[in-house]
Amino acid sequence: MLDEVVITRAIVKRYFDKLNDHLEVEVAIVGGGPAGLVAAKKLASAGHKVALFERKLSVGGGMWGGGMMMNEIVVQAEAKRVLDEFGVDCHEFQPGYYTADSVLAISTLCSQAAKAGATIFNLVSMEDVVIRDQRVIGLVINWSAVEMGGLHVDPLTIKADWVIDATGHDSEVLRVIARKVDARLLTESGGVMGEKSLWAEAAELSTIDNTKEAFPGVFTAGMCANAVFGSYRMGPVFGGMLLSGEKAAQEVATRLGAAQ
Ligand code: 48F
Repeated sequence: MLDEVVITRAIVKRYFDKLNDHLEVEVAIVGGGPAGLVAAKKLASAGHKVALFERKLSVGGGMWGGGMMMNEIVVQAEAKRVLDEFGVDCHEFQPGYYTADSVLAISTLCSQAAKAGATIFNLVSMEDVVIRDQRVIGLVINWSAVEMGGLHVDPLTIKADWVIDATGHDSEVLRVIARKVDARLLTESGGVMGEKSLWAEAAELSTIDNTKEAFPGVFTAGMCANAVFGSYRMGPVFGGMLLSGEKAAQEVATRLGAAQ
């Protein structure tokens, strides 16, 4: 006989245990698109404590819709090994171009990140950062429903040794820092430089270069890297997102290692 209260208690207890266990983490990732999920999987696999916060009900960001709602993605040769490593089937279209079903790709990235030990909090939005001596040391979070409802409800905070801004075109973590913290970002202008129009080749290359610390304590990953450092958008070629997530993870892991 199923008891409804036991069902409710199980959810409440398990969720709050999980949240309580992630109030202090080594890495907080904001955004569960392809870049954030690859970074989460890599860092968790390396044994780091990782929480990923995603505003929406579903993780996946811009990958579900492929290009213009045609649910296929393209990756270039350099990034195929990341799909292979995650176990996503992909198919050569012509030399140097591979395609994968976008639903298979994003569901696999999500599954692999969670199985590696990254804890994913969907329906939670980052609305601000916690700052000490001009370094980010945590995130200010709230239920996305509060944000969407425009309700006046104070948020909660979590602490993180490192934050990865994987919020895509909007680069929300770094935008909030640029707006509210009295310090320059590590960009040429000192602010969020903004993305340029579409140039796939240049954008994919610069995404990797722009995956770096953009403010003390905060790394860029994915499209956010180009939006913050002022490079091109790339459209539905996703290799740069995967490689950027991988690079962000490697860089943050190196910093964590150096601090021990
Ligand atoms: O946009 P998104 O997929 O970022 P990405 O991993 O990949 C970019 C590509 O999808 C595509 C592209 C290249 O092919 O140009 O756009 O860089 O995923 C970003 C995720 O961040 C979430 C958002 O809902 C999305 O799922 N997000 C954005 N702001 C917040 C957030 C926030 N403040 N708090 C929590 N999640």
